[in-house]
Amino acid sequence: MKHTMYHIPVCPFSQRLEILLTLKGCRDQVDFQVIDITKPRPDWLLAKTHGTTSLPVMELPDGRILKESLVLLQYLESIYPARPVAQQDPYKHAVESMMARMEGDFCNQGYRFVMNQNPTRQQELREGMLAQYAKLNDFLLAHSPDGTYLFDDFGWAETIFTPFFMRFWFLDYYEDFQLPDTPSYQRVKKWQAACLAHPAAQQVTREEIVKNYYDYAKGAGNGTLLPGRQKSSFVFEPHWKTRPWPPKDKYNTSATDDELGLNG
Ligand SMILES: N[C@@H](CCC(=O)N[C@@H](CS)C(=O)NCC(=O)O)C(=O)O
Repeated sequence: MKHTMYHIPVCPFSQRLEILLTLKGCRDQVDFQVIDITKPRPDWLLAKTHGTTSLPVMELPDGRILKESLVLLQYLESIYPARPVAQQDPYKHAVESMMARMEGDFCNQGYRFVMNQNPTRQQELREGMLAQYAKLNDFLLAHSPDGTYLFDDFGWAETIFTPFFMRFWFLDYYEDFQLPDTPSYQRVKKWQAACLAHPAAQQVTREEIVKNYYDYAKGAGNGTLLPGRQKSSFVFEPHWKTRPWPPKDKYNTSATDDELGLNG
């Protein structure tokens, strides 16, 4: 019997697990079951999670349940030890764990920025996002000044951050946010570029992110419906590939279901 992962296909937290399993060469060992975020969670799933709706959730072959992507990463690392992704040296693992502790503030700032609907807050949010990248830059300069990754190869910290570098394509598209070409961001830019290009991290594309996250850019998260809309940008049908690119100007335009290609 396999482990089962209940997940939302475009969810960054689930992508962490897919990256880890791919790096370990055991992506096929876990059965990924897709859940539609735009629909209420089915009762059978709520029974397993004791009522919580957040995904990913993993079911062990004997029915026990684990949640939280960082916990699941550690669990998968332990049960598939053959190709370790985390550093084995205690000091090095502590260093990558310190970097991992920076993920929460980094993710939250990006989501606050994309969901903001008030143009007068744009500058402050942009600066807050830059400050987060500057912290990562400083950390890399302290622990890996001349490298590409934190250590020799794409590893634990890269597995945790890369899904968010990908989600933040929505900041480039909807907020015209890019890292400036100044020394303060040079090291993190090099890291980010290598993370984005890594073959184990290609589960999603920029197009998929930009189209699916349109509703976030309009202030509605987690598959909730915006006023005047019947369909979420996270619906499975019509497939995102068949839909047009959404309008970039989130502050002055509210696209309809038709304009987003959600009616097929
Ligand atoms: N801290 C959790 C966060 C998971 C999370 O926020 N998942 C989102 C999808 S990207 C979700 O399930 N949202 C819907 C909900 O909470 O009902 C983790 O690391 O696993």
